[in-house]
Amino acid sequence: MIKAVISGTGLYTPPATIDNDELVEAFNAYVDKYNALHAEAIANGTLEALQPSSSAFIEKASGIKRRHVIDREGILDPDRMRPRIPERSDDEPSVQCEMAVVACREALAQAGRTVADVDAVIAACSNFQRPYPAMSIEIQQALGIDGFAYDMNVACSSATFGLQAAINAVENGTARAVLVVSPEICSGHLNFCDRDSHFIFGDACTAILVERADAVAEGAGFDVLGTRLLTRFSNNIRNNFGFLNRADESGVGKPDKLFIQQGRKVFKEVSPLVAETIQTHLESLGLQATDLKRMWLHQANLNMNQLIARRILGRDATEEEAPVILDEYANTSSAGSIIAFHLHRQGLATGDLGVICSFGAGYSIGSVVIRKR
Ligand code: CO8
Repeated sequence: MIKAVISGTGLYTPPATIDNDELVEAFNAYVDKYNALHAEAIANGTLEALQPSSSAFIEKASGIKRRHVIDREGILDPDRMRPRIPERSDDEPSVQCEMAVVACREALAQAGRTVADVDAVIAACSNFQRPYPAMSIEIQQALGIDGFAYDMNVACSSATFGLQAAINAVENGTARAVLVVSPEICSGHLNFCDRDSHFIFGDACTAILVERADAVAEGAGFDVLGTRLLTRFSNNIRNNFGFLNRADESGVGKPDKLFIQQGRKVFKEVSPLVAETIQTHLESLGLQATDLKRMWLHQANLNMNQLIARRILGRDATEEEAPVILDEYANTSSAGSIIAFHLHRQGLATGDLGVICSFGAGYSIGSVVIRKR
């Protein structure tokens, strides 16, 4: 029976960063302008004044200190409040394709592979620049890979759901090796004018190479022991942007065409579900939480991750056991748990167990239990 191995990972980090103070300064300048512009309506009670944001709140509520973004200037311009990413001609590589190629090449190099060893590319992320041609096929072509490619979207769980698809393809012999790539440009669909969420997201791209175990040297990579996916419908994280928007002009430009959420409800509903999913997944594999050396959790909220880790372990997790990249990257949607895995897997010995777990909109949860080879 063919078994799958994660043999390499890659990461593209946009060079530009915005720290909380910079983001808050721009937001508060926007708020001042908005309130001045609508002073009369605010004074006569027909419009509510916007409230200022604060760096202290952001760090305490989320653990985020800064984020990497494709474009800083547009986001920090109080007259714009959105990234400026110029459209490109159809003959130029897409932004997501460029990010993906860097991350995929790193994953291949880490595994000691070339594109000739790969049969498939799955682009898995929250938002694609266009519906078609599939972003994955452009990435496949830019890398020079034969075989096939497709796009998939399960919001924050895209990468783990993509991983399961890649593992299935390798284990059933459809592909020798598969790249799962997650080019997340979250700043493109974040409402920087919304105080409740303007600080949440950042941009990044991850790539994972999944291969047949018999093709990977002993001691290299991670055996996949099992995957478990779970979805439960919820409107608490939602984005109504879509191709039908043009069929009703009244909705164009409304806040629901960007990311919106009931953050507190998400926190309360998703945290126990994640802990239970990881626990039952481990049990189904004959394992216990105490067997886990590391948890590479989705990076949405530090308090949420600490709570989940505590529920699983029955005690507080150390930073080594549940690494955090949220402070530096913010929430990069599906890329988050993979960035944590990419940056924080040193110090594990052969046989050590870990879990990569994503969770987010849908709701969706993806758990991947792995063992250091
Ligand atoms: N500055 C100062 N004060 C603020 C701010 C701010 N920026 N924002 C809110 N406040 C105030 C509120 O008004 C409120 O005041 P009051 O108590 O007087 O009413 C108080 O602070 C507390 O507000 P909240 O209850 O909203 O604060 P929380 O402690 O709940 O923290 C969080 C808010 C950080 C959003 C938190 O609830 C959270 O992180 N929840 C989990 C969310 C989560 O995991 N979401 C997953 C979404 S990601 C995903 O699934 C991918 C989607 C696809 C990608 C989309 C890319 C764009």
